[in-house]
Amino acid sequence: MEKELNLIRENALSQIESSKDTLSLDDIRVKYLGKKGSLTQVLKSLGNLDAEKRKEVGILANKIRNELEEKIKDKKDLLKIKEINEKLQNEKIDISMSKKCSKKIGHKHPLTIVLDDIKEIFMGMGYSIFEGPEIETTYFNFDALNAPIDHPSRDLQDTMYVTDDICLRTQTSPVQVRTMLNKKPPLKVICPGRVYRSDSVDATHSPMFHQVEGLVVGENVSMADLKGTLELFAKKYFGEDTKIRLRPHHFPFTEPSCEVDVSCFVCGGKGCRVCKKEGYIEILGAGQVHPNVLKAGGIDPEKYTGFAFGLGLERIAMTKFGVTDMRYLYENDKRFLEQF
Ligand code: 2U9
Repeated sequence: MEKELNLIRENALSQIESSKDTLSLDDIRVKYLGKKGSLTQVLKSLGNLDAEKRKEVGILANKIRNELEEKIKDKKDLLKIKEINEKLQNEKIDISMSKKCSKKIGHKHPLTIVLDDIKEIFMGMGYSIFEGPEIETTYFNFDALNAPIDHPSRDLQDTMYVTDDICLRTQTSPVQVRTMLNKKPPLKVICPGRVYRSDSVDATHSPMFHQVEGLVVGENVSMADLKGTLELFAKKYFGEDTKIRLRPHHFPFTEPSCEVDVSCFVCGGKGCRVCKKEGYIEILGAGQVHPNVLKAGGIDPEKYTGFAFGLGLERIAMTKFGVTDMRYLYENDKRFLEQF
């Protein structure tokens, strides 16, 4: 009988040890210690033995029972901790997951989308961003930019005056003149902002619109640098296959000056509705900074040269998003704005 008890003990201990969860552990408990369990059966059969043997076997059987109960309890504690950990792992709440948003939170205006993308590209090329006053002196708006006293842009029909020598800026260039006066070359800046012209509202004109102008001043800065910069900008903004084309033009503040076209981002240059069969779309004006403008900015034109460029945000937004009437950009009609 001792042999049988020791065999029960060894089998039970090995099964307790290898049990994988609390359920199977309970099955083992029932199998050995339950009402019909093998150890219980042995204890029940003790009555058949003589008194001395009963005592001897009884002590051993109870010792084994206590040992098995203790082992089962220890194993149960271990398995419970393991099961809790597994449960925690599987039921982990992902606090980074956003709840489905029931409220519409809105988004950026198309002009802001375009401006942010342009800023990002130029900041990536090492440009800083400068802003300045929208109400300007005629000195910074015209004289410092080499616009002669009889230049048509000074006309009442083109410029909105506050007084004889104060106006609403017609371009953001005065900001660059102010920057030149405050900072020593080398300079790489872009100046975004609202500008004003005495225009009536129609599909392509507005008395207020937005520009981004750029200025680079340093030693040996050339038209080749200008072309490389604008080519990189065009590829980043309109796509890697974009080509640019420079056409001669005239601006008082740059010499030589040019207008810059990009190959059509819709047809790739073949000619389509977007580029009006041209293959190219005009996007900006640019040139080498006029020596008189460098002088007005306190910079020696014998030592330094520079290039500048300017673009109208509305024009870029309309081209990029296929907007046919500029007025949509200002009306704040949600049905229009929700499309971007
Ligand atoms: C400084 C010197 C030169 C800025 C420039 C243009 C050419 C240009 C137009 C684009 C579309 C105006 O909004 S628009 O109609 N701009 O063509 N702008 S060069 O030249 C500068 C600026 C600052 C000190």
